[in-house]
Amino acid sequence: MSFRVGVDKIRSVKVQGATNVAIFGLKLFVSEAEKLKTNNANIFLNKLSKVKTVLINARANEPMLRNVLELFYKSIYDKARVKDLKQRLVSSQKTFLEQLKNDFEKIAFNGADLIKNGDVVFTHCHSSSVMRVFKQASKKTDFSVVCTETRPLFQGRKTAKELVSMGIETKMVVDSHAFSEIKDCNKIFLGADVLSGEGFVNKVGSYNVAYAAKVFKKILYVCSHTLKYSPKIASIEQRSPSEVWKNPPKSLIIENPSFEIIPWKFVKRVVSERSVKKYGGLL
Ligand code: RUB
Repeated sequence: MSFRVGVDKIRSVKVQGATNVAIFGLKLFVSEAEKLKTNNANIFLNKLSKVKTVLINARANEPMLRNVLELFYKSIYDKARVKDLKQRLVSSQKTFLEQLKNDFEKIAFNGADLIKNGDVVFTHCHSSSVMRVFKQASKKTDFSVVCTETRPLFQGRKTAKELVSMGIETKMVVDSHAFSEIKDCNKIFLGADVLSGEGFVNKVGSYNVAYAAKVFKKILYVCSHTLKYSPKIASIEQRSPSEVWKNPPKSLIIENPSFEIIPWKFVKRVVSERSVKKYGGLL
């Protein structure tokens, strides 16, 4: 796959969810580094810095991708031979992906402990972290899930398909029904794109879900790797109106934000690879 095609897959949400974007972006970064044709370390690092910027900008609300790429870039920022820098990147990638796999197992175990027999659990969009929790929980617990369809890109269908294939009883509702549906659920699990002092960022519609949790006194958990931490939240990604309506009347204004910032006061605990804690005690 060419670099351009890969970046386009991230931009167009063909690669979906913060964790998948970070892993896919890292692989693209390392493979692009391997292809760079220069023996001069300065030129190599300069070119690689541009590659990093293009990838980070492909989806501005994904600090996990940004944090991972910055980490990798810093780790090779020295005057070694280009050949050695490339080798270092490849071997660090292998170690990092193994570590990430272990971390997500921890998230799955930490989250699964919170789901009890008979629970009706609500989720929104598609979060690989939340899906891992559900998969792990389904091994020992009998619970059901309600998910939204998640307009306009219908990531909820991916969630529903995976849940059904795991043998978990699943119901899907249209997004506008989320509020009343939450009244009849007892726990809510959401993923996150950003963890920040201001709150967490997740798919548009998550604020409604969090607010309903508060109104109906239901428990909201956020499942996330701590690599999604960002001291500041970049402005929220605005996507094309055509995702909402292909041929709208010309003068119609359509707003299509991808995400929302949800204050921590709505969240009971953050389920991370480190712990199950309130955001304040997480980092
Ligand atoms: C996906 C989304 C997910 C988070 C967390 O949005 O909001 O809840 O990215 O996902 P999009 P994960 O479909 O626009 O990428 O737990 O897999 O990191």
